[in-house]
Amino acid sequence: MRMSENAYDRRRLRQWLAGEARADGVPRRDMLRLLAAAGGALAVPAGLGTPAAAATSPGIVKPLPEDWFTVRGTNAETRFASLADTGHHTPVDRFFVRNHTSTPVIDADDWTLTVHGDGLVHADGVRFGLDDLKRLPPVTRTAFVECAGNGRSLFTTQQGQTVTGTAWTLGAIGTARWRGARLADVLRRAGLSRSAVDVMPRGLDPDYVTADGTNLGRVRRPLPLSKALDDVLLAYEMNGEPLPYDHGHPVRLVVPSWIGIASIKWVGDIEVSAQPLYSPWNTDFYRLFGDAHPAGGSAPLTRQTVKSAWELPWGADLAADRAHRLTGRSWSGAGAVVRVDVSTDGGTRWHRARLHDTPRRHDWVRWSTDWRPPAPGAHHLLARATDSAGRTQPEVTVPNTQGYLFDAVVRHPVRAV
Ligand SMILES: Nc1nc2c(c(=O)[nH]1)N[C@H]1C(S)=C(S)[C@@H](COP(=O)(O)O)O[C@H]1N2
Ligand SMILES: [Mo]
Repeated sequence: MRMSENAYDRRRLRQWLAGEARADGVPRRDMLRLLAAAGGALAVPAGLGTPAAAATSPGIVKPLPEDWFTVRGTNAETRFASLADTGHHTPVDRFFVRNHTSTPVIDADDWTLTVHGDGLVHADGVRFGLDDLKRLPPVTRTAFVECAGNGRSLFTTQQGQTVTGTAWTLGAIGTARWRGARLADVLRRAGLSRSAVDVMPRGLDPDYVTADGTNLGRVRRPLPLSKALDDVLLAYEMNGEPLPYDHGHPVRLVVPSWIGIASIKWVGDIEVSAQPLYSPWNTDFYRLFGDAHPAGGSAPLTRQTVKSAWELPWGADLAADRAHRLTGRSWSGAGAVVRVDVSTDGGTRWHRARLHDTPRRHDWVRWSTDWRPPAPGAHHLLARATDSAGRTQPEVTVPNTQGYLFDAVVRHPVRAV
């Protein structure tokens, strides 16, 4: 999967050089940098472009009670401790929000989806209203949506590294039951041609302007046709309710197991292209940059990594003189989480946690363990998940400048009092 995405990206870059791929809104020097990194013969300046923190007001419609959320610029992170009294799915009112700009309030009756581009049999495009989508065979699927930068602050607090971007702890994830139409059905209805290679959904939220004033246009990111035809939904319901404003009302993409940016909210149009496509969200952002990575960055990121989180506040106080049932959740983008090991002595001894859900792909598992603090004072709780693909959480995550895909075992501090 990773290799084929690398190979695909190299081919896409060669095609761009030959004038056969489009990169509207991506500076030419960024394309040259990527090309150089992919093995092209061109020398280009290194170290261009890191994302800027959004500095506008939150622009989130739903209430953000302090018990449930930490507000970070235009985004709101779910407090993991607040999930302890919830079920398998994240309640909509506690689901994290990641907005590049602000939530647009869209009336479902006025909404249409235009599918267009030279990868269709009729390039002038086809329009779908919400009723049209609902007439297609509905699919219901549980899947997490997790930001590529989830856990980013741990690069700094646990590994001493400097990274750019929103300083999430572990709460930039939520799991919901999504219902909608298959993107594959919509694309086939629109008249997919055999020449189609990339699909680019675009949001109806305002243009994203970086802190240095560059307007990158509306949020959009190409998806290879193979994934688009596989398991992607155009979702109109979340946990049995119409999609809420902040999560993409009336329709969003849900791209199971891929980084959150793939799941474009408030989708208004989808370009189907016979040529490979680029946007800032698969060139400057959402690749791995830094010393341990190719000079111009890795291939565009696709699947999420493995992570675990305790449903406890950071630095929680726990009574020293009794046993506690501690809970948490683990997930992976590469397969079902089949095993979770925990350590309450800072990583010397490990034992298995009890799993409370059937392991499933695209989903998280809840787990628990019992612990009686051996003595008052500071302790660290560790959890390490392993998935059905054999991936497990390492001790250290290889850093990247933008702090994506943190997957190391987290040392969660608590205090026995
Ligand atoms: N149109 C649009 N889609 C978007 C975004 C956005 O800002 N605009 N943010 C993306 C990112 S980075 C993430 S992590 C997820 C977050 O989904 P949520 O806000 O429903 O939790 O939406 C993605 N889809
Ligand atoms: Mo994200």
